[in-house]
Amino acid sequence: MTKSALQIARAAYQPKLPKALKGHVKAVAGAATQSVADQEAIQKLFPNTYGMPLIKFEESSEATSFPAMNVGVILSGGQAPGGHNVISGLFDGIKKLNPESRLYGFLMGPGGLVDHKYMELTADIIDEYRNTGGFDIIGSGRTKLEKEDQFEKGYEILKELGIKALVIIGGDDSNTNACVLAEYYAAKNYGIQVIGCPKTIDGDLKNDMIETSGGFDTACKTYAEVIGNIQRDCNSARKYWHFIKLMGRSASHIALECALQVQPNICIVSEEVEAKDMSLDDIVTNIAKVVADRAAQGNNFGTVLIPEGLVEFIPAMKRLIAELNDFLAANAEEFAQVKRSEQRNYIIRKLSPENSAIYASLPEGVARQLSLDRDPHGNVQVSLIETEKLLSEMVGAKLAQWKEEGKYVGKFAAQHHFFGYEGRCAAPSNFDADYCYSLGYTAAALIANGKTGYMSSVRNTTAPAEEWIAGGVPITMMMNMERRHGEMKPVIQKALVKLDGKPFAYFAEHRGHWAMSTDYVYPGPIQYFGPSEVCDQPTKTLQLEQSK
Ligand code: FBP
Repeated sequence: MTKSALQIARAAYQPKLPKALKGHVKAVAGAATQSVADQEAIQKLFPNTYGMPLIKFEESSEATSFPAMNVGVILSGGQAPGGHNVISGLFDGIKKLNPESRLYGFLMGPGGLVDHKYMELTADIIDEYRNTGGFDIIGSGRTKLEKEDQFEKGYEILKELGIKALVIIGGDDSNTNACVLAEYYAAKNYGIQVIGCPKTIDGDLKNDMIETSGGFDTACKTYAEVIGNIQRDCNSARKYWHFIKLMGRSASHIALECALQVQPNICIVSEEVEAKDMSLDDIVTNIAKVVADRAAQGNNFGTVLIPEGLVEFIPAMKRLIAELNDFLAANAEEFAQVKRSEQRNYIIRKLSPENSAIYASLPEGVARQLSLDRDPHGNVQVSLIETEKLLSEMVGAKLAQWKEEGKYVGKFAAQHHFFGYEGRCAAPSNFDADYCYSLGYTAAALIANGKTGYMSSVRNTTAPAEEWIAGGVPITMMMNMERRHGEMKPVIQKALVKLDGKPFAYFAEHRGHWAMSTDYVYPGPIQYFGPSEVCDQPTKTLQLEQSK
């Protein structure tokens, strides 16, 4: 394998660990927990893993000996920088507990467990992947673990390989899988522990105990670098409006973090759109107003950041998508028989009058994308919806109308971008390299302490890594009941952008100025070597959230 000079230098980087994990470790149990909502329903569904205490790891003076253990690991869901470091942290953690311990990776996501596709991850393989981006060490997938026969198939291979614990590295859906599996194996007394680790570039798997998800830092910094470059180009040529859609299937954390880093002219935050009950036309009008105001100052250029999940947050669109989800789940077979050219009319006939009217009013491409296959978790694949083009077309039309009415004088030319895949496999920043490695190391400590149904937690992350606090959080604590595929299911509650939180407040305070003043920031590429203030800064989101 040919390696770049950076890859070679980066392989030697030793990720930092919280002080408590460096020597002998003891687990201290805290208060019992309960789920964030729907306590009765969640407790009933998870009788064996509900209500467990929080765990904190502390330094210990006593050396404890641990028997060798075989551990399995799965990368699940979308790629996120730092996945390989979770695995190397886990590997180093179990080897430190007992050098005879072994790590097995299941291939291509949870499907590898069910289909018995695996490989042993030996030291030489692990060393090839330390501090690298991507999930290619074992691949990833989105198979949903929910059926008993899948759990049993998984158990067969775990038993055969003598695996005592399974670590699932993923976002909210994947960790929901981990929780369901932990409960099942506990109920059956199979003696197999299941531990989750939070990773998703979307940054929406977070709460009081999970401050951020692995990969968010690097992905946002990668997008911010490129947006900064675009802004510099935009400010040089002064002739284009750049409509930039950013990944993040549901929450707008990525768009907001990028906005905090680059100070664009406009950033839409889906959660605000929903809270203010805004329509598509309201959003378009707001953008067009900024375009017109800047044009009045002679500035026919600018940047607009658009979160990928926007359409699902426009209340009228949300109602439409909810009905479509249920309808398509219930009528999948019949819908599959309808000719492609007839599908739009078929849906228009079947929906309720309000939703039917909205669906009929959508541009052909967007309507089609809304009726495409759901992902295995029943979600609309919003990354396929070209919101950046939809908005710029509608802004263009509005400006043309204002021009006729004499309300707008200017030129409007748009460029479109979608940043998602560009950042998902970037080489992890120092923050993600350290954080993800610590999450994996913490998972090893949770396993050694006999825990199951826990998520690895590393807190106090704006302090130096030495002072980070490692521990475990019962996954049931993060769960609530939500409608999926037309049925109520227990799932980890997604963390959306809090409109009363500090990151959004900072943005709201400054956006008026950023809209008009062209006060762009150009963050430049992630730096791996150099002064700490350049290389080790956590995200602005974390800095603001943890500011006093
Ligand atoms: P996870 O939540 O599984 O980490 O995935 C996040 C994500 O990158 C979203 O931002 C995006 O909408 C989605 O995955 C795209 O997934 P895919 O490439 O599988 O279509």
